[in-house]
Amino acid sequence: MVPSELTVKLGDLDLEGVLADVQRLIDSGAAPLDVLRDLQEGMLIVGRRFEAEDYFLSELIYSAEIFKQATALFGDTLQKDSGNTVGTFVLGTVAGDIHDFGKDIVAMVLSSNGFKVIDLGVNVPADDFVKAIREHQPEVVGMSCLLTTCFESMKATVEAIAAAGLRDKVKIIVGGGPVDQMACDYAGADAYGTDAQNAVDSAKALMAVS
Ligand code: B1M
Repeated sequence: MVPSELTVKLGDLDLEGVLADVQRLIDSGAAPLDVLRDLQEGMLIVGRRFEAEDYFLSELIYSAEIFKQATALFGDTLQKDSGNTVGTFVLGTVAGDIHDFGKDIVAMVLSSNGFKVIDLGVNVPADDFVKAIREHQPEVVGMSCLLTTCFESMKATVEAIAAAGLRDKVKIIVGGGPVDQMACDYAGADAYGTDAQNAVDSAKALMAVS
């Protein structure tokens, strides 16, 4: 598939071009999730260039700044309250991982689909997930993980939830760039999500809510 102009501009770290395109798309009534998809693909290009050592950590940090400014242009369009509560969702980025953009988008889209989201933040120790389950009694627990080195954290968190006797009380969804069915099985989760809408659909399916 040919990347959109917006995707290419983010890949090229063209701050002004990205902001102008996002504003134009918002003004023309584009769906925020479609714009986000283009931005996410731009971040994938940045990631690939980083891996190829065409970009370095400073470029990775700059891409994060562009992404932050671009998504700020959405205002609260992704956060509108749907009015009815479908269920409670405890969400966090696992221990050792500080990537939060994907998690934040998942949180916003869950909220706008009726979930009460308890966001534990990033680099969340397994015990904090356990404490949050005891306190908030969620139907679903979600872990975001962008680093393959943190698959162990996902697994350790699921194990801590089981050791606390809470595994059969919650459904567990994992997600983030490198997370696939194999990672999901390795962690012992119930499902994995590839994007924010997918996380919502999986959560509803696991709760058997249509
Ligand atoms: Co990092 N980083 N990074 N980074 N970074 C990646 C993840 C990487 C793939 C880049 C690469 O090399 N290609 C690579 C990981 C490689 C691997 O594990 N195999 C990597 C690395 C190596 C690192 C460091 C180790 C670099 C270093 O220090 N040498 C370091 C680690 C720090 C740490 O966490 N301990 C690091 C640091 C950073 C920054 C701080 C500079 C910055 C993060 C800023 C921030 O989040 N506040 C950063 C960035 C920006 C990236 C890339 C370029 C972009 C990530 C992003 O924000 N994407 C990334 C490249 C890539 O993604 N391929 C990369 C946009 C976001 C909307 O998408 O997060 O995928 P994403 O979320 C999506 C879906 O994945 C899904 O829905 C979201 C919305 O659609 N999703 C879920 C996410 N969570 C979900 C949960 C669900 C369901 C769906 O259910 C619960």
